[in-house]
Order: sequence, then structure tokens, then C-alpha cells
Amino acid sequence: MNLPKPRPRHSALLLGLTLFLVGGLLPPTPLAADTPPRLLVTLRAPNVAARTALAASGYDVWSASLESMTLAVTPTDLRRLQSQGYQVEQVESLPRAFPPNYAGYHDYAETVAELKGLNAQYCDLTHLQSIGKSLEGRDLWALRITDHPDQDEPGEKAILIYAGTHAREHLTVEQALYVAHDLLDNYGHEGEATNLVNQRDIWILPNLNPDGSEYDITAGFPAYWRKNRRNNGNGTWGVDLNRNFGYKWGDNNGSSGLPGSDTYRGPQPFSEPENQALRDFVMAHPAIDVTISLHTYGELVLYPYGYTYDDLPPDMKAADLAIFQALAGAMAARNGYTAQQASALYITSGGHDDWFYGMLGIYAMTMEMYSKSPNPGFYPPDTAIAPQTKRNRTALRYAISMADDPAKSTGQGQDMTPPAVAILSPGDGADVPAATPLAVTVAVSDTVGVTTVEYLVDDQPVAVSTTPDFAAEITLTTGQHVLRARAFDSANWQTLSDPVTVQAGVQTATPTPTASPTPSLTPTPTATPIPQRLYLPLLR
Ligand code: LU0
Ligand code: ZN
Repeated sequence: MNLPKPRPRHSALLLGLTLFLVGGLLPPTPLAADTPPRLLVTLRAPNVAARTALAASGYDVWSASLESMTLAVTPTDLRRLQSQGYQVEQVESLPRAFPPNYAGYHDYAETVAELKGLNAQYCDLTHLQSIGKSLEGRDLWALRITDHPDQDEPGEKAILIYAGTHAREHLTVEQALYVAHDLLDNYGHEGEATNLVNQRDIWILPNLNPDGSEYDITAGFPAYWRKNRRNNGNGTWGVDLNRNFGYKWGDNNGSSGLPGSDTYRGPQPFSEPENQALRDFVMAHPAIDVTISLHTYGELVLYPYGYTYDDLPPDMKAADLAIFQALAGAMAARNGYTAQQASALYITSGGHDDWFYGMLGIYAMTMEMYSKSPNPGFYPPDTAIAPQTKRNRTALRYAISMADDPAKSTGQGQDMTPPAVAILSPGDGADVPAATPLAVTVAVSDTVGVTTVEYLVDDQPVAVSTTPDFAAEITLTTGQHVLRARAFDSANWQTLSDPVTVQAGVQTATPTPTASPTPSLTPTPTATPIPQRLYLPLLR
């Protein structure tokens, strides 16, 4: 890994002055060393100017909190930082290999195979397309999930959830695949997934930087690689895709002009094909009004701007700031992350979110996933994939549900009224047959229109209806059951009906098969109840 050359003298002086004023420290000037970092160092950095100065100096920043910053450094850099007055909170040796159980992660080929498999399995609900190619020629695949995946439905808003911008942040690829599975595998079985797929246009792009992620797992395994694989021509490689977008590119020490730096911004805005593809794709889909960029790590939900500390600069509307804060806060409430403005970590310029919001007005946010601390940092064992991706299920569903009208998050949306729903039949306390399809009907109303009704038996979803009458057939086992219906509207507001308790008995209406060739109009009554288990093999 290449470390940056020392900053030009005038800039170091400026930084020194800033730190002297803000934190009383000398400027963090890293050595221009060729040796790879071997230490993970957590420094006390309780003010954002100090964190920005550290990031701007080209150190490999692994994470930051409001109190500290964790950097991968060489032993020489560590001594230098200490002599500059930085208080070292923790030093660990950098692990040099993936944990042995890393096989559960998807490399590029496996990711593509997974997407193609989903596309084949759910051909009516998905459309798979490449939005362009990486520098080394790998396709950047995006899976569209919606009920009419080969057309743009007028008025249907879209969301883009994308991952893998930074090569070593492999958990984000898993999160993107998880979202696709969550929506598709539950479609038709569960109300919210069905409603979101029908009412939204959802794009999932699991790996924006496949060259980088492949390099990360093949060169040194893991190589701690962050950037893409641009040959910078001076013996250094890679541009940081999250510093290469064209909004305030290069401003405010939020990136590095040094090609060896981990935050190298590239020779000009949008110099990188991965970013050109992402920009062009989003511009070509004006229905996209929310983007979620998945990163690791820190357990944060970040909103613009990154380029300035100011939370309400002239290029941000006050209403939008309120929406960002509400969206990020609601997501964080669902996954236990912390919501904050991106620059509260450190200044970043040329980031995706700033351009998406600053140029297109998109509610662009970043989720920094598990973990909170450097251990396990970028390389959690694959046992973390299931719990940590599931953890974000409701937060990401919330983001999808808000995409039609993000002002709903602040209570200012066009439709703020949830539907009403009641079960009409069967009635409360009714005796109903068991083991045979039972018609359930509902009365629904909504200011805009109900779109989906989910039926629950004993709190478990058992049927979903999107037909105009929203009726369904359910099959009960013998005994007492509690039925409920949950209605959804296109804003994804949802209401659970009052419960209806029924007593499911033995089926009596089915004729007993007879050997007689003459059909009987009267079913032969069965003398003894047919045990429930006799029916079970017939039920799927
Ligand atoms: O690009 C980054 O530095 C991000 C944070 C920004 C989205 C504000 N952190 S990361 O590189 O550690 N994922
Ligand atoms: Zn990242």
C-alpha cells in the first residue's frame, strides 16, 4: 500500500494553524514511506477539524467517531503522530488474513450468479441489466425489482440501493443481495414486501467496484484495498470512487490530490468509468429520488453534506435538511445505528451523496454498516453476514417505503392517512370449518386507495391479496385462531384490523368418495370426525 507524499509546505502550515487553533496539535504529516501499514491505531480526536486534518493527510482511515479516529499506519507514522501530540488510545497489529470462515461472502462471479439466479427465478418481478463496465471491463450489474420490471410506470418513484464502492467493504455486497432476497422471497407471502415491490421501482446494484473487490481478495488476501484499480502511472494504483464525483470536487481538504493516497480524487471529476456509469444511470432514471450507498463500517446513517460542516449551507433547503434528519433518524431507530451529517465524521468532497443531492435533489444517504469498532472492521467473519444484514431489514424497507414522497418522514407528505380495515367475514366468535379453504372478506377504505391486504392467523402472515375486493382464502387447523387483516396503501401506510377469533372445527361439507357410479346429490355424512392428520399430506 502506498502512502502519500508529505503535503506541500503551505498546506501543512495551514493545517498546523487550524489544529493549533482547534486542538492545539501539530499537523499530522505522514511519512512518504513505501512500507505497508502494519498497525491499527486509534487516536483521540474529539474535534472534527482534527479528524478532517488526519483524513486529509492521506492516512488510511478505517473509522471515526465523535471522539476518535482509527488509522492503519506504519510504526514510523505512529511514532510521528505521537510526537505530534496525538493521544493514542489503542494499537493493534493489522490482521494479515481473512478469517478462516470467509467463504459465505460473494465474490464477483458469485454475485453475478446470484443476480442471474434471482432474475431467472423471479422473471416477472425483475429485470437485470449492466449499467456499464468497470475499468478492467467487468459489468456493473443492477437488478430492478418491481411488478412491471420492463417498463417505467408513470408516477412510480424509484430508489437505488448500491454497494461495494469501497473494495474492502465486502459486507455491503451481502447487504444488497439480502435486500433483493428479502423483497423477492417474501413477495406474495407477506404484505409489506408485496406492497413495496408493486408500488416502488427498486434498483439494487451490489458491486460498483468489482475490480477493487476482486483485487482485495486475490492480492494478499485481504489487501485492505479501498479504491478502484486505475493505474495512476507513477507506480500507484486506484482512485477513491467516493472522492471522484463532481460536486465540490477537491474542495476543503476533503480528498487527496496524491495518487498514492487512499482518498485520491483522480485527475478530474468523473474520471472513473464506474462513477460515469453510476452518474449516467441515475440521470437516465429521474424517478430515482432516494439513494442508499452502503459502506462499512461505523454503524452510522449519514446524510449530506460531506463537503462542509455547515448543516444548512446555501445549497441545501431547510425542508430537505429536516427530511434528511427525519429519514436518517428513522432508519437509525430501526437498526440501532447513529444518524448524523456526513461531515461530522470528517470532511469529504467529491462524494456520491453530495452530487446526488446538490445536482439532482436526490435524498442520498450512506449507511456505514457493522461494525462500530475496528474489530472486526472491514473483515467480519461470514457468521456476521446473516445477523448484520437482517439487522438492516426494516431500516431499508423504511427507506424504500419513503421513496414515493420523502416528505412523509417529516409528516409533510401528500398522503399521511393510513387506510382503515375490518374483517367482515367470518364474524367474531364464528365456528368455521378446518382443513378446507375458508373465504375471508374485508371492508377497506383509504383517502387514496388500498393496494394490498395481508391476512394473519395467530400473527403469522398466511395470505396476501391485491385483487380489487382484497378477499382471500385461508385454511385453518382445528382449534381456536385469531384472524387479522393488515391493509396497505400506496404510501405504504398500514393498519392492522381488530382481531376476529374463530373456532375451527372439523370439515363436514366434503362428500365422502363413493364406489357408486351414480353421483349422489347428498353428501354421505361421516360417522366419525376425520383426524386432521389424514388431510395433511394433501396440503402443500
Ligand atoms: O468515503 C468515506 O470516507 C466514507 C464516509 C463518507 C460516506 C462520509 N467512510 S468509509 O470510507 O470508511 N466507508
Ligand atoms: Zn466506504
